[in-house]
Amino acid sequence: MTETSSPPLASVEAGGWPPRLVFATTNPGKLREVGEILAAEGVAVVGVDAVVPGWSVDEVGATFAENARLKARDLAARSGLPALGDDSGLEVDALGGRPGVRSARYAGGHATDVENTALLLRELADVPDERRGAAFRCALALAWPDGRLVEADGRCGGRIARAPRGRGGFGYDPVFVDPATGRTFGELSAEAKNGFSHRRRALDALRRALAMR
Ligand code: ITT
Repeated sequence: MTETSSPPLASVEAGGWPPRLVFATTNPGKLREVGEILAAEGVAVVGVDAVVPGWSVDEVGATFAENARLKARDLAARSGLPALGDDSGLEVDALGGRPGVRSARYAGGHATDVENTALLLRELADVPDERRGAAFRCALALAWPDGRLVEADGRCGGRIARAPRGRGGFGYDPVFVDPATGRTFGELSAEAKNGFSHRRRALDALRRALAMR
């Protein structure tokens, strides 16, 4: 009798990344970063437009984690595929943690990255260098159509520059200074940012959580 080619049960049940997932984001910067990081781990990251064109969800959560969960669960249900949600943003010490979960809407509902960044610099105009600490936060949720959910988060500390520098990255990157190099995330290469960013740390934590299931 010939052996079947089915994988042993253990490899099906064991933790680890699904080979293909859809990313519940409309932000091309996030898609690029997560696509690059997970490609190195053999995971195919599919953009939402290829699966559910025009997808969006109301981000009504009070925390990054709640919003990441909302995005992932909604898209997993609509697409029938494992779906990754990312909710992220900037917490600024001198602003009591603002803009936080409202980072994308800081300067208004349809604010651009440039408008959000300009408002941040105006609000911090009188804040001295030693009080310009901040952190990027990233919450991730991976949801399956059958209801399973695995979550993780990552944080990256830095400070807010006095003016934008660099053209790399997206969002608040040109005003977020990495304390180790003194460069803004906008001045770092994609490879350098992806080496230690809040998103990289959250993906590392998610990989560990998946492996422990
Ligand atoms: P989706 O909800 O569709 O994923 P979004 O851009 O609206 O896209 P969020 O609601 O999570 O995503 O808002 C994140 C905000 O924080 C947004 O203003 C981003 O520009 C900013 N942000 C998140 N990660 C960042 C990073 O790595 N570098 C710079 N800014 C970042």
